[in-house]
Amino acid sequence: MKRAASLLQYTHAVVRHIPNSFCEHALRKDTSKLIDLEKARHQLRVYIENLKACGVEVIELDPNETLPDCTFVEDTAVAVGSRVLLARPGHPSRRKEVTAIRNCLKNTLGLTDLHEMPDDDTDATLDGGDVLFTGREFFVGQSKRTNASGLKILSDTFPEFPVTGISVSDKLHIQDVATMATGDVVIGGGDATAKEIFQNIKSSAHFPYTFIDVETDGGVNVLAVNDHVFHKTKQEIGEAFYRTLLDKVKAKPVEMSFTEFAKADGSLTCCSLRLNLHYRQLT
Ligand code: CIR
Repeated sequence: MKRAASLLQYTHAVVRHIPNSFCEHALRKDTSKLIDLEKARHQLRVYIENLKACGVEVIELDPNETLPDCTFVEDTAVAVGSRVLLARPGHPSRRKEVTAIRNCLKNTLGLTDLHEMPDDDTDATLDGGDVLFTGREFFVGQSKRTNASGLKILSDTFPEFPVTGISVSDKLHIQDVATMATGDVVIGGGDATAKEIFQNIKSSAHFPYTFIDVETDGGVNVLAVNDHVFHKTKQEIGEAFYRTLLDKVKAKPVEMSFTEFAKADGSLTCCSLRLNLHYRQLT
């Protein structure tokens, strides 16, 4: 249990600022709502300050105008402690986002345990948002963005953890349906499809967790950071989810508004790549 919790503790996080092209060109299912760029930038600033307040050192990367979704850094890599697999995002428009992340991890953070998707399997795709890591095992969304070859490469990179593929149907990523709220609490739910996916996660888990089902139209994505849980406002996630979270999750709640990212199908986990550079000492 101690080991699992420590793997969800972070010393560092990489974030990337929002390009002007975000509003017009970010990938999104529903383009009817206008994104307010200034508001999005403010929301990201608050998020960064909250990470820092939880003791995380934040590395802030410049945006790239040719990569409208580049703020969603979670999709570019999977990190466990200081071992990182650089991903190959399923949507071709997002692949070049990985370059700046690789440079940052290598040159700014000096990481050496960096793994790449192999060149000889260029069909393999993996989005970090499809990876739900509990500290003890992985659940990997099998989605339009992440395929079986991507899952296999993840499994080869982190052989000490069980990996289970979960079909996520019409959802973008597995973390739209379930996220860790603390080291042993998985929170999930949403519409009927999301409930079914969450049920599959529950029935294939290799370890005992507390699963919390929530009723919401606003997405279940929360972010566990060093004994805190980041969550969105009551207006965004609905009264029932909000109450459940505050009543049942034993972590310090950190509330923030993330409306502008939701308009581009993003949420709290998406905007940072979290690492623990002391991982080796902790295990
Ligand atoms: C995309 O469709 O790729 C972006 N607009 C949203 C990515 C959200 N990422 C995440 O949940 N990890």
